[in-house]
Amino acid sequence: MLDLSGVIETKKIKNTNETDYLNRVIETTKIKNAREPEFLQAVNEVLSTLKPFINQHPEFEETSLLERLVEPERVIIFRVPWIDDNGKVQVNKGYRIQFNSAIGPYKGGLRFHPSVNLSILKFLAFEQIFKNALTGLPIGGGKGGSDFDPKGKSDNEVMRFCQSFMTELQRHIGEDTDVPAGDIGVGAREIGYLFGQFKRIKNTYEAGVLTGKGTEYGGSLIRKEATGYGLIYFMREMLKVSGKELKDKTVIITGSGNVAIYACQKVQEYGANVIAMSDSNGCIYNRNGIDLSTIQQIKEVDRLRIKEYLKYHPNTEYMENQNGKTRIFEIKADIVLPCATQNEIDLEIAQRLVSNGVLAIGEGANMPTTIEATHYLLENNVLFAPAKAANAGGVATSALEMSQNSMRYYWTSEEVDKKLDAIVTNIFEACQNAAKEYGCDNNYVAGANIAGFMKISKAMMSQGIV
Ligand code: NDP
Ligand code: 2IT
Repeated sequence: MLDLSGVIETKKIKNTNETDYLNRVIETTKIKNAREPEFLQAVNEVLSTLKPFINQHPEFEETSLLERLVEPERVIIFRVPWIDDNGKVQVNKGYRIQFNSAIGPYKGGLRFHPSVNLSILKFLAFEQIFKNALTGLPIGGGKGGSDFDPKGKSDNEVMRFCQSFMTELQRHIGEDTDVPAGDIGVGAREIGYLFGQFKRIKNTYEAGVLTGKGTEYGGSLIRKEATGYGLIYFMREMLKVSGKELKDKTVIITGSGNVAIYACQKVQEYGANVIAMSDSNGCIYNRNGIDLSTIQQIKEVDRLRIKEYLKYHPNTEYMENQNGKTRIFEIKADIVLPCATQNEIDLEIAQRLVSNGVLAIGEGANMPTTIEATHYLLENNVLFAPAKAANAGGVATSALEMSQNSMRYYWTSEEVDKKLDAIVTNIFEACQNAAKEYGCDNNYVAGANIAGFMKISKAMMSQGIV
């Protein structure tokens, strides 16, 4: 049968009678990417906050700036065949979204998780454009990954997968082109295997092609800790403006991976009490505080379920997920740090958090809060640190890793941490100033989007129609 879907879609776009430029772009993006709900959510979230800025710049419409901004420069999808320990051939999908290179080489992590698809990676790459702009460092926006599930795989299987993935990816990346790093399911082990294969194929020691490397072969000190630490530095600044501090606050953290662990470490250093953490099966809860070294042993070394925590600390409560949903938000706390994955906090959870008297939310994960939930939290005066700004410390330190690789020199932990703190503090101030200037005081969501967009739009306008 003749496929008329393209014709029908074009017709629909022509019939969109929305006159306002911003809304028209949102509508056409919806039609053109109808099967990509996460991507549409991310676009909507950003564009809907830009009105006060866009209205002052008619040249954006004249040059179709927004239409160009929501279309990736390049999307690469490839086959990743590999052989498992039983000798069976497995096939996964591999992706790299090269979204925007206006201010630097594409930069963003790789996610290995069975849920990975085009919509999720496009949302992550789109968010990354603004996040990377906020860091003030020369990095564009990208993201990639695979529906490969590292859970339950042997080290050899993970290595064979990474080698096959890189065999294709290597032709699309480079220290001045596109620089991947880690994200969910991709940590030091995976980056090591990916780097080894890249170096083998290229026969060149191009250290800056990947970040999050081991510190023995080009990795930056503090990169592993940077996302979690940066989140807490941002929270510290946000609380300070309201005359509050982290000390003695109760905290719940979702996830128990890279971001969650180092957010926990830093917030404990500031004297807060982390009472609950989770993984994709359940959560642990102890009013007297969580012992982070046990979490690190279970997650970083043994790669086991968080439930194992009870073997070491039997007085802790374990709550298994119910109907596939975490129960961690039933726990009352001053500060909530979602550090697992997207859309963890929906409207119903936001309502529960508000009625439990939550003071502040800091998004360690990317887009962990739905748009409805974000609005509700802001309306109810919850201090809200948006992902783009609050978790930007990770990619900022990746950019510092690239700088060190270019210089062929290393900074000490103290030096990198100091730079990280200064970058995150600057980001907070940029969000605060943009929010103030465009009439949405204390709304750091709008502040982050406007501050990021100001920089990207300026760079894109300077470079002509590309
Ligand atoms: P990890 O793979 O190290 O940890 C992910 C954690 O989230 C695990 O505890 C995982 O549990 C849990 N989780 C719960 N539900 C899900 C789900 N549905 N899908 C995936 N994970 C789930 O990842 P990171 O800590 O690196 O990343 C966490 C979040 O932070 C992501 O949103 C990522 O995009 C974001 N981020 C990461 C940065 C980085 O530098 N790594 C930088 C900025 C943002 P389980 O072990 O059971 O799978
Ligand atoms: O979402 C993110 O910012 C990351 N996963 C880190 C990206 C990077 O290039 O360090």
